[in-house]
Amino acid sequence: MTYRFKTDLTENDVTPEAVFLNRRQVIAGAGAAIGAGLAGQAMAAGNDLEPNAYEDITAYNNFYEFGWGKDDPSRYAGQLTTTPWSITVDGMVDNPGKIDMEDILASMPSEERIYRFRCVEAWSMVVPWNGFSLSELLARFDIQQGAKYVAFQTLLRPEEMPGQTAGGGIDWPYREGLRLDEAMHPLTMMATGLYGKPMPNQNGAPIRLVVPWKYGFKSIKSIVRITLTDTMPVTTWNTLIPREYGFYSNVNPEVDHPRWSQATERRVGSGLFARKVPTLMFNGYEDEVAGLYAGMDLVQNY
Ligand SMILES: Nc1nc2c(c(=O)[nH]1)N[C@H]1C(S)=C(S)[C@@H](COP(=O)(O)O)O[C@H]1N2
Ligand SMILES: [Mo]
Repeated sequence: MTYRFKTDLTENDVTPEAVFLNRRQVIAGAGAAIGAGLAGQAMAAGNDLEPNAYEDITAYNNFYEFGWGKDDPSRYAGQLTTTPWSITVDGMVDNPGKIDMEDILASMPSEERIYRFRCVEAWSMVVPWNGFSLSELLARFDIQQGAKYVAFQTLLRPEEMPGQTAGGGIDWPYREGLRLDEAMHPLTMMATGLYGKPMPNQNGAPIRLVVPWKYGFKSIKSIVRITLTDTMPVTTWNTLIPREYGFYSNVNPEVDHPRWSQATERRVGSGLFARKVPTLMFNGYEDEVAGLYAGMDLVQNY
């Protein structure tokens, strides 16, 4: 295996999430790395839904199981074995069990959904995902009355995921969670592909979550377990730095990250097309999801 773990990150590799993991005190440098790409570029008026190129979506990734650099997942995730694959669904369901990936692909609808995708690090893309609503999968397991949350886990396989051996402060496997009503919302999807092709390994093959109104780290990749529970699940980034990465982490241009502004984002694109656009409340899905948070303090519950 030719994997090499970066010990000396260049400015291009350093991301705000990785900076923390690497225990580096280069916060100002990370801000500069984001800012540098924006210099001299005019703020685009709109926040359109023109999909990013396949090459952008599959070459600029966060998947810390394969390293901290944006190009590490596309280099190293190819070694992940994704067949056979199954998801265990357990906890507060009447009908717990394991569902094979072939069964999922054969029995669930395959819809194309073009969603904005906004990382907490203030970059974004537009991705044409393929998949189906998580609610349709969960319905097969008969959710019990008292369930309030859904917990997700990524595969734990250090032999193929070298970042899990390196540690980096994360208590593997990667974990995420949603409130049950967020999980059942029709926008919340399980994605099995993009651009009509099977999910590339670096994007979370063979199946991942996509929650388009939340920061990207909530959209957990390569899922092997889904657990219905009545207590708020422990999640990876919230555990690491609770004051920077909330459990809810809804995209909100008015609530800055403690170390940088969330008012704008850099739309990832090759060269000339990289541009800065305003960040939209709930990432542009306010009409659909604001009702989920009626009466909640969105700052305190960031
Ligand atoms: N298992 C796992 N899921 C993960 C991550 C990760 O490191 N491991 N990174 C998250 C973060 S921080 C982001 S921004 C998105 C990136 O998804 P993409 O590479 O498809 O754009 O995946 C999220 N899901
Ligand atoms: Mo992210």
